Amino acid sequence: MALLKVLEHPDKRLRNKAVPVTNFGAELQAILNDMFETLYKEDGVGLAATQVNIHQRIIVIDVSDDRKSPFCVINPEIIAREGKQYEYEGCISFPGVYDKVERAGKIRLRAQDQQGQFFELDADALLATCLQHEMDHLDGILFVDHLSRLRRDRLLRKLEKSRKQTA
Ligand code: GNR
Ligand code: NI
Repeated sequence: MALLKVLEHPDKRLRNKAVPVTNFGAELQAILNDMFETLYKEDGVGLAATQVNIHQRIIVIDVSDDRKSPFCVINPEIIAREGKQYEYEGCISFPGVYDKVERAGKIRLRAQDQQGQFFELDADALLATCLQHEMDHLDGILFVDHLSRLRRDRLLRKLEKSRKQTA
């Protein structure tokens, strides 16, 4: 097991587009273990492989309060979306800053599990937000891309300011 380093804005590698996983062997299982360790250490609800400089379509999630319900989503596709929600989001790659993002309220996902088995998943509320946020990462899209220019500039200035204070 190893803790992975999380890329932070403005690292250009956060803009890479991840490729589908085709091999569900030992190497993937090792990546998943390391991603879960990193997710819990960073206290996140989700982590996309792109954030740890692994450009494959892999997401790990735990939205539970007791942090004991890990699952992974590999090669996900949204097959249905319904309604809208507008909720605060943060991102481990943008430490300490938050803003509201509009997302679909409910989604149905088709994905593969760690053995490569296909499954479908219905999600709403935080899980739906988180899955859409993580799937964006796999395409090099960041939550700030969904904000107005004004709100994005304000958030990025705040990020710079908080970095100078902790440097
Ligand atoms: O830990 C996280 N919390 C969060 C809260 C609201 C909406 C999305 C998220 S995802 C974020 C972890 C992260 O950056 N994943 O890419
Ligand atoms: Ni994120």
